[in-house]
Amino acid sequence: MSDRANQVISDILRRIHEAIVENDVTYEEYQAAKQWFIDVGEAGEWPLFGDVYIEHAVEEQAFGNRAGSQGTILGPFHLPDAPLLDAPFELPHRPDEPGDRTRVTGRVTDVDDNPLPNANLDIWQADASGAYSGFMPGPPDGNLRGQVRTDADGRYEYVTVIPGPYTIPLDGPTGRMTAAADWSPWRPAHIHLIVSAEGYEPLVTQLFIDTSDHLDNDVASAVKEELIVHPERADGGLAFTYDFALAPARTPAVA
Ligand code: MBD
Ligand code: FE
Repeated sequence: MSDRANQVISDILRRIHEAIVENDVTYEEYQAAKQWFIDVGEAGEWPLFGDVYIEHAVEEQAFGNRAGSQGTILGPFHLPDAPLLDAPFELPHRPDEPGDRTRVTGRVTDVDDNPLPNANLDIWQADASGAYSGFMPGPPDGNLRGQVRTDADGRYEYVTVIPGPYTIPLDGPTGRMTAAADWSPWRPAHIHLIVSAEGYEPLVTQLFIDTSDHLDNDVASAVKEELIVHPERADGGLAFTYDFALAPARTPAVA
């Protein structure tokens, strides 16, 4: 492992040193950067910073040529052990949950279109104001987080509300860096999922709402055309369909 550490860390440091030379970085800028590292740590924003500005490159490198459905970044707001939902498969929400109600349906298959029964979909999303339960004030613990399984035909369905777009905290160090560079702090409205089934590569992905702002300048660079969904009016609410095709597991399970 030390060859690997030597190789990767040397390469990253060399590129930082090159950037310092090419941009004639000053002592004042170096000291400001050092204080910013401290601030990111004190604010607990390293996971946010990493997932917003770095994870997309790792995801593309790891999965850019995967078979089946497209994945994208996990992000910092997944929580394990969301409840497994029973019919009528509604993500837990407040009685007066704001936002347009939508029914989501689809199939989970292998890459040859064979249905995968009992596949698991672990789903989490922000509320209509862009807040994630467990991380931000507003929504109660567990809000808009749940898991559903596919039936014998590989079909799933659940009901939720359309999430709002999300902005990284503007008053924290990640937001201050983003503003200093004059970049947009917004992510377009999205629903996170991890789709998994025994023997298949888990698919970490997001579905993006086609009517959302910021689809073309996601601060986290995670939008893929194939992941944009088009909710339509249907019996008093909205509805959309998305089918997931899972690639075979990369590492075979040990018997
Ligand atoms: C999010 O909601 C998100 O999904 C990612 C990847 C980063 C920051 C906020
Ligand atoms: Fe998110």
